[in-house]
Amino acid sequence: MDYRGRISKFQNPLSKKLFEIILEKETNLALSCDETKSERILELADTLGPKICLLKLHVDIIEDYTPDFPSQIKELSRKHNFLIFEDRKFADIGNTVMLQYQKGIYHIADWADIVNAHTVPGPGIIEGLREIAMNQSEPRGLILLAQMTPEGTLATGEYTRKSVEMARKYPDFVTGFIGSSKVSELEELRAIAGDDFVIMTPGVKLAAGGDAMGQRYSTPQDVVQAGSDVIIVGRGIYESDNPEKTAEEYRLAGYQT
Ligand code: S5P
Repeated sequence: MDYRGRISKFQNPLSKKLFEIILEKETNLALSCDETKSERILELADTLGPKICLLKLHVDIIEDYTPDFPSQIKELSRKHNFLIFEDRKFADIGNTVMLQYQKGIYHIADWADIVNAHTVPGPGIIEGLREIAMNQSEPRGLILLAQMTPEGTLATGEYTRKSVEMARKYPDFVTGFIGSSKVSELEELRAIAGDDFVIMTPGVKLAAGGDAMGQRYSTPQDVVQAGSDVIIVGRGIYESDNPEKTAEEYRLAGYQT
């Protein structure tokens, strides 16, 4: 937390921009909009736009994707002032991720303010993505998966520590990390990362618990108290009867902690 105090320390333009939005809109809520029809995604982005700092997408699950989709989302991000995070979870060698980031049918680098990557391949993955990012007209940020939320994840302990070490070499590009929704692990990550990085936490629901496939949920209050800067909420919002009302509950729970 302490968004205001930390802004001036960031070398990463995307971290600054994100914290400015959080302060201005008084929300640290990111919507994980894992819907599969573009109309529904655009509708949720428009309705919930005023309540979020970030919209997280999985563009490859959209069944009726057309090349117009990114510009429609971009327009909404300008209208409501939120950032776009493509949850691509890159995980390959530098040369391949460069192609995946820039080419194919999605051209992710053209429109996503933030993408994420696993650290399992080593620093080459950051270097590959960074090379593409630095040639964009707008600043781009990278979130590393230093931890993960599901039960049994291997991204713990030494893996987490080494991921943070890797990130420190690229302060102009690495915005921060995905942190675990397990409070003790998240506290560990915050202690290692210090104040220099943004920590975003998925696996957040108003009622803690899990799903049938190992996802672990903690409450907005618990993850923010453990050091998370951004709460990422998916099913908790878009599967609710009234996503607008529910998003407001998450916004208040996340920001007022
Ligand atoms: O460790 C992780 C990392 C991510 S980015 N655990 C996660 O759950 N995620 C993503 O967050 C996941 O891919 C999904 O898009 C979202 C969580 O969705 P929910 O419906 O469980 O809130």
